[in-house]
Amino acid sequence: MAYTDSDIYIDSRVDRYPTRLVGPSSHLDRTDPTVWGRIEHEGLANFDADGFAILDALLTPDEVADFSAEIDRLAGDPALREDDRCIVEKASNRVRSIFEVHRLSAAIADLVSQPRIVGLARQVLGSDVYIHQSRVNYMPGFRGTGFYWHSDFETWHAEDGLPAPRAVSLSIALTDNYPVNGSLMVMPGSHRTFVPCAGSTPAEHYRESLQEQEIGVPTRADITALANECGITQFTGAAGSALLFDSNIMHGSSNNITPYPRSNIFVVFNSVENTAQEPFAAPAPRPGYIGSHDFTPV
Ligand code: 6CS
Ligand code: FE
Repeated sequence: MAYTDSDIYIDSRVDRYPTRLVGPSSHLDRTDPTVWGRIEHEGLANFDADGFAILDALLTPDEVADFSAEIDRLAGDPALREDDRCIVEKASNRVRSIFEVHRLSAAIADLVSQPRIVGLARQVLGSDVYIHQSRVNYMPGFRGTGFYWHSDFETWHAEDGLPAPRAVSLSIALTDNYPVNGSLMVMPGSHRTFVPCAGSTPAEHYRESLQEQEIGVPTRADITALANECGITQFTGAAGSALLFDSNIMHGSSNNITPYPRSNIFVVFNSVENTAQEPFAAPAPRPGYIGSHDFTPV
């Protein structure tokens, strides 16, 4: 159902999360559950209410060392540097993210398919899951740039065609996360509110948005209202700890001017009952290395 600017495009699907609208719109209550399965892991006890959970020591120190070496290898691979999956910083040209790392690295593929990892997503989503996106994020010291406030689901719905927020992200820290080095901030409970965003999605929007997102971000008034309602907390923890979070939670990060770099392995699990359709608000689906077109369960 791809369209060009000259086509008249009629989408007959029911869209419970309309976004990329002509103008401002009021916040919507989420009509879908957050937890679709049965939570057994005690670390996930507050996931439903908070929309996130911090898991200490998900990786052992030895695993942290091995995966740190693995992501250094990926960032230093000259062939990958020329690959579309490698996103560089706008200003410095340093590697910012590498996508589809579960296909680029056998070690990462093995890690994310282990029951202790994928089992977290299965408990929350109540079904088999597949990998919608995976990436490594590198935030260097001194001039690492953050991500402005956003809901991931807003983009995955608009641009990748995920019908419902039935996906979770797991960010596994490979460096220590301090309050000062650009660690992720989240608004607890904000996953229950969908914030429609204004502005239509240009073709190939991902070429800009992965460096700096400007469309599909909430207004300052939206952010202020949500922050006043939910508050803001930060994911801090030692290397090897992890943050599991709902696809619709409002989150963002500041720049990192400290000497302490920050990097993580990031994997998005989506329910096999929520597979990507045509985008809800974009001219064409994004490439499979950003939003998977392969729904094979993990
Ligand atoms: O594009 C994505 O899939 C993710 N990256 C950004 C910068 N925003 C939306 C989502 O978190
Ligand atoms: Fe995000």
